[in-house]
Amino acid sequence: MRIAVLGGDGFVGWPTSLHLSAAGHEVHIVDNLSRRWIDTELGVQSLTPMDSIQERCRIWKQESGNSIQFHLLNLAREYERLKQWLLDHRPDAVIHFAEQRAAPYSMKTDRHKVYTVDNNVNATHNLLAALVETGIDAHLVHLGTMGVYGYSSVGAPIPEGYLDVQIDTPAGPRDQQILYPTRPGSVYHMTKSLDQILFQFYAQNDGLRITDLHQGIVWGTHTDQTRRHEQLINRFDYDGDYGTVLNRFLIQAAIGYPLTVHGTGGQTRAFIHLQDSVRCIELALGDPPKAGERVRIFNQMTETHRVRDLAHLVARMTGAQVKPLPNPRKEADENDLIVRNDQFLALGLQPITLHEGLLAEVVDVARKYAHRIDRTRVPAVSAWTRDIARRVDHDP
Ligand code: USQ
Repeated sequence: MRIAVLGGDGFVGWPTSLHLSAAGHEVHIVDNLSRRWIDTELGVQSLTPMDSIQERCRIWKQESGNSIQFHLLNLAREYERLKQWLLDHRPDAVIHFAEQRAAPYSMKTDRHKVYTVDNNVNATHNLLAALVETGIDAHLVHLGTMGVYGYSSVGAPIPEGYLDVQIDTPAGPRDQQILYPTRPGSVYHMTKSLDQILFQFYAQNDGLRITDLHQGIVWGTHTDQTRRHEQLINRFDYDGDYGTVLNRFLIQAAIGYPLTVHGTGGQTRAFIHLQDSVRCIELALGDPPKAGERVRIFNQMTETHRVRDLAHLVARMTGAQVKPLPNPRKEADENDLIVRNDQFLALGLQPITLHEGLLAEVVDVARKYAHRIDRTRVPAVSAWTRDIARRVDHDP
């Protein structure tokens, strides 16, 4: 297949591009390099040294013999160029990662909220409108998030996107399937909830073939391909805005920084290893919905864990200390989470679950590059509300 990977320079986009290229697909990365600009804005850098995207593609060609082409394009801003790009390249599939993906970044200031909504919603809508206008019948695979469901404890498993409900009508009860009601916990998660409505409309109105992957928190850093050469290494975020919880605990352990548990650490979240994430994307690509079918939604996660349990696991393994902190986020202190992921299991996914060998591998990566860590950028300082900001400031 000819595959366009929008956002292919990012944390999941890059290893996905390599994985699909290794599997024999013709891969085109389309990216505006905004993630690298945000690093500059925040004054942080990936733990791992990252080469330019052009250099990464050159090394991949040298190592594998396969080409990945890079195209600099801003999906949210350059609608006419996007249309022309689609007409020139006519992809069979488009994978859409091209969105601002950090919840804390999206909550930093009003400017960051506006940027996140503007960028994410425009990027998605431009893509959908351009596919319809150009008549290109590509399977669109979008990287969504488990966070659209919210984390209230309902005591029942979260289904894959749709909920069966019964509505009372004068003619008696009627069964219906509706999109699972969204309850986003940040402006970032809200944009992914809005994406769902855009997808629903374009699938129903124009017959676009769309798969939405509701992904959990990714951990790990390597895949089979990123291991092949030092310069193919993936990015690794550890800072308070972009670092995700388990990866943060692992680098904190590596540099002797007390593990930053927010609040009681009773938050339960869904997790997936990076290697499984790229595998799931490949599985979803191989099983497209038909035109006229509703949006296919997968829960892309393999296990659930409570934040404090992860902290204690990492502490036992490494001798790190655990430090509960005032929570900068507005979220439930404690929640349970049961998630269905039957569809990927049925497609043959054999989940990699959290085990000490893999955790140790990440700690080794962190130790190797520890000299690149700026300890002052470890704390999460983005507060969800003004009241929380005042509280967090007074209770360091
Ligand atoms: N947390 C800590 N200590 C930390 C960092 C986080 O206790 O140092 C807690 C947070 O308060 C939260 C949980 O860990 O309760 C998860 O935080 P996170 O930063 O790992 O994950 P989140 O903000 O939800 O976002 C990440 C990705 C996002 C993806 C999402 C999947 O950045 O792109 O969509 O995970 S999910 O969480 O399933 O919605």
